[in-house]
Amino acid sequence: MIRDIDITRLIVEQFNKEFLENISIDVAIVGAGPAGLTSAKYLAEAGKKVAIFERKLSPGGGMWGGGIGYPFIVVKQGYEILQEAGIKCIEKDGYWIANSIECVSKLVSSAIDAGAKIFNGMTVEDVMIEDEKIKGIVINWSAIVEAGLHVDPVSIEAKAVVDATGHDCNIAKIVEKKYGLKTSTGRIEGEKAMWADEGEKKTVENTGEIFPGLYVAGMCANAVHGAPRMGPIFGGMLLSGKKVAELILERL
Ligand code: 48F
Repeated sequence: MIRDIDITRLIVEQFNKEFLENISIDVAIVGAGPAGLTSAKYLAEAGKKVAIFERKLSPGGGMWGGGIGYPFIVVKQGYEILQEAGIKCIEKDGYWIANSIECVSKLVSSAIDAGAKIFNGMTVEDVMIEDEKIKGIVINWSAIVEAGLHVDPVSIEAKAVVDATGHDCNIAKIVEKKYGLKTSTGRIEGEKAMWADEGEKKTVENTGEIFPGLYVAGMCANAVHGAPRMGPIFGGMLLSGKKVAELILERL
């Protein structure tokens, strides 16, 4: 016999267990786009306790929709990361083409299989800072944030935080406003117009620490450092996710 309240209890108990296991972690990643998912996979594979906090219900960020809603993406560099995740790619004219739905689902699976946790429907609305160093993130249910309810958030302790929130660079914006960034200009330069070749290179170059304990990856790195956007070519996002994982692993 199915008891309705068994379903309630099983879900609440399991969520509480997993959430409590993740209130103090090595790396908190904000945003489950391609950069966040890739960094989570490599950090978890290296044995780090890592969780992604994603404000939407579905992880995948801007990858789902491919280009203009056609479910395909292109990569020029970083193809090996797609290959490692078991994503089938078609080689054409010096590029690789992949199905965006297959890309998202397999990047999500790879991160989870490596041991990363994904908490969805959660918005990161602030960071914790002590002695000029990021100590973690402040989260609330996205439903509460969307409804504009006055409900206080809770915090997650982390040794490093990755802002992988894409074009919006939401965590960098919070830190810039309250403290200024530890970059050459101390502020967010803003994303420049489309130039795929330059944008792809710069995303990887710009990946790094922008405040003690806060790292940027993916499109967020270009938004912070004033580099071009690049449209539905994703190799830079994948390589940036891998690079941020390597940088953090050197420190932890
Ligand atoms: O935008 P997104 O896919 O970032 P990315 O990994 O990749 C960028 C590409 O998708 C594309 C591109 C490729 O050339 O330019 O745009 O750098 O994923 C960002 C994720 O962060 C989530 C958001 O819902 C999305 O899934 N996000 C944003 N703000 C918050 C957040 C927040 N405050 N808390 C939690 N999640």
